[in-house]
Amino acid sequence: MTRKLTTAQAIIQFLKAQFISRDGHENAFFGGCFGIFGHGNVAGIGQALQQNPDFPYTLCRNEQAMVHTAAAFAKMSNRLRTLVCTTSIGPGATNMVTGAAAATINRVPVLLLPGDIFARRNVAPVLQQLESPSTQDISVNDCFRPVSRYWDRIQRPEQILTALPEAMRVLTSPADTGAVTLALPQDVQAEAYDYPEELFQRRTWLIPRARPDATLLKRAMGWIQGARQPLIIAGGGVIYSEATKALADFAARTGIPVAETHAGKGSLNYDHPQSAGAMGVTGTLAANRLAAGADLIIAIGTRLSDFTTASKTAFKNPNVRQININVTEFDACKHSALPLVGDARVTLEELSDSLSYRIPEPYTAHIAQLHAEWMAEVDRIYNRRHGPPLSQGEVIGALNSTLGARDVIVNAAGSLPGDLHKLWRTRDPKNYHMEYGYSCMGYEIAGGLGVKMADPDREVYVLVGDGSYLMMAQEIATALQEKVKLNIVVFDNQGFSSIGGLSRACGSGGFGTKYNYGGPDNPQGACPVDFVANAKSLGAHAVRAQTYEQLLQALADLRQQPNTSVVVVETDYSDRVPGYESWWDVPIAEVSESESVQQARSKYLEDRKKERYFWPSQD
Ligand SMILES: Cc1ncc(C[n+]2csc(CCOP(=O)(O)OP(=O)(O)O)c2C)c(N)n1
Ligand SMILES: [Mg+2]
Repeated sequence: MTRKLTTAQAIIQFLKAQFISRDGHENAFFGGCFGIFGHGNVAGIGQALQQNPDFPYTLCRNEQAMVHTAAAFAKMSNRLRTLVCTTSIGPGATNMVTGAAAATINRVPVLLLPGDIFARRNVAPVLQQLESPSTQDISVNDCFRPVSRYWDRIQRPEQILTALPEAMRVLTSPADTGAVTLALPQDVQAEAYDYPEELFQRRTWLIPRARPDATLLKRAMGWIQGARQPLIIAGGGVIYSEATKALADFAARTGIPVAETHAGKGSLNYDHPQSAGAMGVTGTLAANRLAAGADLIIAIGTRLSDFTTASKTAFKNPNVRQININVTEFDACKHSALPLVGDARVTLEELSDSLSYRIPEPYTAHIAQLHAEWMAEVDRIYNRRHGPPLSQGEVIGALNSTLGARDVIVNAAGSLPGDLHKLWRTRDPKNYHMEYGYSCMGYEIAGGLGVKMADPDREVYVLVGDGSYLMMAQEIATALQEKVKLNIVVFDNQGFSSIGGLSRACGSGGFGTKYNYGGPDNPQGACPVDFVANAKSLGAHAVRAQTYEQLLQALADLRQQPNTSVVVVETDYSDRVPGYESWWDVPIAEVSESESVQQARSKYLEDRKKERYFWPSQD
């Protein structure tokens, strides 16, 4: 039995039939397709989507943004669903490269279908084709290779018979997932083939919960039994695996404190007695003090990026060892850890079942004190009445006290990730949606759209800096078109507060980081943007808030609005939440005539000495 379809029609037919199942819950893997048509996909994938109205198609405004939307949709769905992205050839396709990198780095699935140049070749060079004098086997889509976990170019219709199952294997693999790119030459998209019916049969991909090796698990238990000051670092894997309850129980029973990465924030509610809060460069005093003294780190579902390890300076105890629980062997073996390659939830359950361990009493008291001190520090920052312009910390406080426990905040870049990581009080595992693997300016609004589409019952608050808003705000129009309500809070501090601060710390005085007339360092004054007018011009409801009272009023108003709405809050460029005993490796110029750069360089060389290359080995 065969069915004669074009390659594009067969792809859509196949995608509709893909389901996943975990813990007995089953759902369609793809929630539909986002896209922008051009000559490279309009007559192929475009035509196929038109004849499949049960596979919803959404026209968006920018191809990079739609990959962020798909990634946010997947992240919000704990990687159990995603969206497909279709583009034309050339610039439409390469606009997705940044989004692909963000998805792959954050380990979330997205399926990208960029159009590609003719496989037939005889009409080359076609509009937007990159020519090479050395080969005809290349196009701009080769740029997707390093940022994709699976990459393929479909040169003949029957190649999808083997390419599509591979794409699904990677997308649904907890260890291998990321961006999958199938480059589709525009002539092949429209070519027909007699496809076997089996290709279109419903297929359910079981998402496994892998168990760690028994010998290593036993050894890990021995290490925990012997630990006097253990610390858990919870990463995104805890949330994706839905291991938050298992972790809360494990922490309560053993007394082991838990520090969280950006992707892992929300693993514990902020008021859990074992919660030490954010870990690393943007971490809390509690977490960073505990990390410094810890004799055992239990990392769970984390990539251990430089922000988590404070550029390898966070763990100061010379005898510190590490157990690393991760579905990905590559991550589990980092820092010469004892690797427990397995799913976070079942591994925690197995540890809980056979372990009777409680941290020593003095450590319990130490944790309680650090926890209480951190609560007080957050209260202090929330309750400063600094402005106007308001401090970013008090705006975060106003948001935290007015939002509901299930509401979601979305953010990615600037000074907000650091402040939110430290200060946001999470009360639900999906409360805090931060893209900090790629920290890509422009993710915020596009991502918010994906979050809200994944879970329409929750209110979604997009928090976005003025710089990031200017980079990519156009998806407000897509949100309005789709009647997907977003609450957007623009933090207007007239420039790059984060990178300005970093530049000052590097001795460069904030060079090139403010929006001023005549250039960033021109004293003619600020070059303001009317963000309220800008948001209104796209069709959103928008208001400005300068005082704390106006902010509270605006937030109450935002919630009542039926459609996507924006509050522009003016914040103080120079007022910053401090760091808490942590460090980040940003190399400073080795030679310079500037005294401030020279000073920063000497301090840098001192600080770098604290970086650790080696940890005690696992045996
Ligand atoms: C696409 C992209 N380009 C550049 C950067 C580097 N970068 C990080 S934060 C930042 C400034 C962000 O400005 P804004 O959104 O106004 O936030 P603020 O720093 O003022 O809090 C820049 C340029 C980035 N993260 N992403
Ligand atoms: Mg700014």
